[in-house]
Amino acid sequence: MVGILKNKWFWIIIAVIVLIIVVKVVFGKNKPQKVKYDQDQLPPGWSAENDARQLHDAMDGWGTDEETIWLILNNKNQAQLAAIYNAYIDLYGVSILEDFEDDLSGEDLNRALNYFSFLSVY
Ligand SMILES: [Ca+2]
Repeated sequence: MVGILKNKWFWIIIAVIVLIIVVKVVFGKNKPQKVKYDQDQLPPGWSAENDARQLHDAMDGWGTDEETIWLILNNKNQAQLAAIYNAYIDLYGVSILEDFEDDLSGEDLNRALNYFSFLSVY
């Protein structure tokens, strides 16, 4: 048993395992799966990335700008909401639903999640 501690390969393997664990913790959180939607339902010239950025900005930092969130989500069809959901993953590597859960609560959280409930990504 003591002999194995003097084997350099034992320590190399331990180092590799530790490295893998550290990388998983630091970069962990696998990217959420993106959703499929009908591209034809997106209005010409409309940018999902732009809306995803504004939603992110509305939640970023202290407090939350709910007015902006509702303004963006209110008049969107399902394809647009799905496109925003995907764009948010591309831009920030997380689900917008997770950020809603971090930043909103109660009625506001329910309202925000309801917009995306058709995605069945929970
Ligand atoms: Ca915030």
